Amino acid sequence: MKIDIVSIFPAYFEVLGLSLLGKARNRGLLEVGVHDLRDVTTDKHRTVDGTPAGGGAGMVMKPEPWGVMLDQLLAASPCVGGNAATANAGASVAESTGDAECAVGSAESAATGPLLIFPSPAGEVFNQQMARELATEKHLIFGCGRYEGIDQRVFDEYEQRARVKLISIGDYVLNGGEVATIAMIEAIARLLPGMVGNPESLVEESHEDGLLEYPSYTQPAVWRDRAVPEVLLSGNHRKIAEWRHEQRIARTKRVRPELLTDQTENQQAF
Ligand code: 6GU
Repeated sequence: MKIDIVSIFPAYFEVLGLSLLGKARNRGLLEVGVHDLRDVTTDKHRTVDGTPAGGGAGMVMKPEPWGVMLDQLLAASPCVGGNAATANAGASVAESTGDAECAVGSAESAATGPLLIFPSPAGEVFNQQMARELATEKHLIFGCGRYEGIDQRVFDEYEQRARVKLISIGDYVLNGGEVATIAMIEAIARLLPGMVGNPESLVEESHEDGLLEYPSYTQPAVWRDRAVPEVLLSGNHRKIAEWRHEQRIARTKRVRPELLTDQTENQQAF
């Protein structure tokens, strides 16, 4: 998968070199490009924002730098569909990477061309199902807004040229899309084929099947008078699976009752 990120704070994305994500990049499962929006400005002050038309508080991101940057990224996409390629015939191609990846890539995704994601508190709320869908894409472009947001004409323009999604990571307000982008990339990248050693470990996680995960224990068997539940040391795998399933239902009922449905509650423990 190729991920391009556009931001006026590229330093936020240094964390994408750490841990599992860093490894995925080193192993070639994931290619990340971070682009400073100010690099495509043409004035001395590298201006990216202006006062809101019609008045009001704060600043709005100007459309021109976004236009230049997104034209370049669409034209250079490793999997340009018909739209982006023709619409950008005149744009300069920053760099072209791995055409082959798209030609021979997995067939799960019916997607053609890159998917443009604008993190926004006004977007559809991100969840595990969305992470699974986005993990089937070949090329994601994240456009990180700051201030009071991006000039609406940018969304209108690129909706005609590519698939565009506004996505929120929850009902609270951040200062910009950077942290939301990192959260989404982490959720998506760990689902890429070959990312986790044992794909089984993804199955019983919170939100994968609508239930929260069961509590986990390790050695020692007793710590500060607190014992690991006996059933987990019994060696009876059927009983362990049953106990864990009960724990998941009890926890979901207690913490997130709105997640429980007849279907999630009556799932088989094994
Ligand atoms: Cl994606 N962006 C911002 N600025 N705030 C948020 C958000 C995104 N998701 C929740 N709050």
